[in-house]
Amino acid sequence: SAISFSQKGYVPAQENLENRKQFQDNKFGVFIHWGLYSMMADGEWAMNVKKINYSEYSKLAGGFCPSKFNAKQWVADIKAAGAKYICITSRHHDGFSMFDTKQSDYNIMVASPFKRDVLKELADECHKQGVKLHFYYSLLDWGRPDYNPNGELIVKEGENKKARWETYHQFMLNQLKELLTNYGEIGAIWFDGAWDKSKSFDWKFDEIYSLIHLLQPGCLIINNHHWDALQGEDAQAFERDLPGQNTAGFSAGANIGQLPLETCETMNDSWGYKITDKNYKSEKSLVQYLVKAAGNNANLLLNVGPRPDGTLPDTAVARLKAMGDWLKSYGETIYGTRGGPVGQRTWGVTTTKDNRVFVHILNSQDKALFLPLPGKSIKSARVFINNEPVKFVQQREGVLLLLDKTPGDMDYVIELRF
Ligand code: H79
Repeated sequence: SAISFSQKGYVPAQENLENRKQFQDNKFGVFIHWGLYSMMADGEWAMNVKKINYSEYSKLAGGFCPSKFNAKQWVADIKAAGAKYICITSRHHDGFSMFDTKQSDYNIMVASPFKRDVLKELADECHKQGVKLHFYYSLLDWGRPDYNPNGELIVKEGENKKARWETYHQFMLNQLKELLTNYGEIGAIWFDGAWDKSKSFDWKFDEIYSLIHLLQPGCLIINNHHWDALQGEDAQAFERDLPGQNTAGFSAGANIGQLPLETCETMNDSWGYKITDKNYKSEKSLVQYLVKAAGNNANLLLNVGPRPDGTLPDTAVARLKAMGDWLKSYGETIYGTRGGPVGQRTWGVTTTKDNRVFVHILNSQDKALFLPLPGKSIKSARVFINNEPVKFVQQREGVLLLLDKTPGDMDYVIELRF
């Protein structure tokens, strides 16, 4: 049925505003890309890259039996990483639904021998263990003819001249209704794939967003479309770049807006499980990326790609554990903070909480460090981890820190009080 209200002049509900704040306070989430593509062990784009037609690819479903899947273990490992939320692929571009949907038989309950709703198991476990759950939802679909009614199907199989966009749009609305009705409280819906069509294409986001906010007013809408935020969205996504940077080539059309920010990044080079990809980022580089995200006022959504048997790769688990260990000591300087007051520098970043500023020195050869903080006078400066006082010289334009050693740590944190 038609949605009766509009997102124009969208005023977020009180619980939405509270969730935005909590989302920002949480700072760190784990992204999970898991689907039929995991079985091919060559990344989530395998169907497209290898030009496998839909009817061939869909046969994978018949072999999908991740017998070692254990939601409790996943959530425990992710909690141990210090992550506060999980964002999992409910349906990626290949179109296979990893949940119990009545909108298509191409789903884990009907088309696979596994016949377990992994999203439900994960949702129950998240709610039990106090971890927020976000659903990734692909707007782009490589299989459905009604996604691309004018021909130009990426996978030509199944082209249907009668297919109409409206049926695809309704299919999405129906699936989103299921996701927001059958899985308890959902922290966010995370859209992806809008970039597949030109910016002038009418996705009718107004109706999609209205439905979400009607069903769960607190649910954040995040859309990884790589443009400026649209009406009705509650946070802004950046892919493989900190807000304001564009090294990956996705963010050319996106200015930093007023909403909470989140950057997503892979732990190795792949989102979906890729067996040959051993190029895992080091513990240091992952921790530093989290710190830089926080310093840029953004969350980090860090990806792991589970194996087809349902387990997380050993290296991924080890990295998560290492990040959790670091956060046990330094979480105070990350969770609940906001970026700044000093913007990103070559040496590192700053984060703020109440009357404290945390100076995160990630890369410096110098014992002296000048912080431009005009008009601010500081009361004390200490090494965060051991409370040892740090000498400082208050100047009109800022403060000069005089360290007793050259910082060589993963993150040498100085705590300033005002
Ligand atoms: O879900 C993940 C990706 O599948 C999806 N978004 C994240 C979160 C995505 N982001 N960007 N893109 C997809 C565009 C795709 C780019 C590439 Fe490729 C896919 C580069 C390598 C694989 C397509 C295939 C372009 C080159 C080869």
